[in-house]
Amino acid sequence: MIIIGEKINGAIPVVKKAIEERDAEFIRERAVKQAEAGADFIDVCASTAPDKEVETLKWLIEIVQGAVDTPVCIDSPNPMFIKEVLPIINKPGMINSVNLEKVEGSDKDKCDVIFPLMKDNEWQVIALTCDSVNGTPRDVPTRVEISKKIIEKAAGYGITPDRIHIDPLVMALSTDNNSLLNFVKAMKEVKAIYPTVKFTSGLSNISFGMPSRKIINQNFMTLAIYEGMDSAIMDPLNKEIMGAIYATEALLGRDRHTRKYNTAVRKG
Ligand code: THG
Repeated sequence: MIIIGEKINGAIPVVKKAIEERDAEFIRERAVKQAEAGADFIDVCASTAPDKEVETLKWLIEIVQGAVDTPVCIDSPNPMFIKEVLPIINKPGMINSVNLEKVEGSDKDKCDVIFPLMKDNEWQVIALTCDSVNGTPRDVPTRVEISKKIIEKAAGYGITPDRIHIDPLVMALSTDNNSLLNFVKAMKEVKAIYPTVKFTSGLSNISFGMPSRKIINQNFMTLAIYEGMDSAIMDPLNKEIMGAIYATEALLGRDRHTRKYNTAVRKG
């Protein structure tokens, strides 16, 4: 499992405060703790007003890069902002995200802006199954169709499917009873065509509006990993969910002599 640590996000109130106060030490500590807990990427999301977003992202990224070797995952809805911050980043990471929606005031979509920047390097990308016609579809055929279009578009830039993490944006279970099942069906159909493409998800969307959300999040995760999910945007400091990942990987025969599981338990 590829773990994308979610804890540097201006939508989290304590992080918002640290951003406003330019508390570098607070951000630094969140980067170090997530890296130590096993994050493979550190998501960095400003969630500020657009006129401050580039400056905030650059500030956050400089701190993360100075604190850990773990690559960053740049999280912004605006591909022009991602393009602007990319030159300050010292190693290939992840771009979060592209989709087939048109960029405001242009006939280009987000992929048209981002994919040229991913030629001849090792950047990876999260691709949401959204477009200007369907919005965020919940049905399997539309999700599969959008995934295919994005993967084919990427191929035009020499970007191989293994560098793409498809994120179908799982619906809340309370509004869509088949939320997990539709995620899994779309994933299986796309992987049948492109076996090396990756699938990802945030873990907390599924339980929106439900009590004891963590139980739902954790069981969603276990089932999704079993069915082939490759990465997740999640809290690596949550020991229960990390324990569930180690246990699941061991149970699926991906942890020789259960060494990683044993080490993780010993470290606590
Ligand atoms: N898909 C993609 N990107 C995304 C999301 C997605 N980016 C934003 C969001 N969803 C994922 N990020 C967060 C960040 C923080 C929290 C939830 C989602 C959050 N964290 C609690 C905290 O840090 O205090 C702890 C949660 C816990 O303990 O499990 O609420 O879906 N592509």
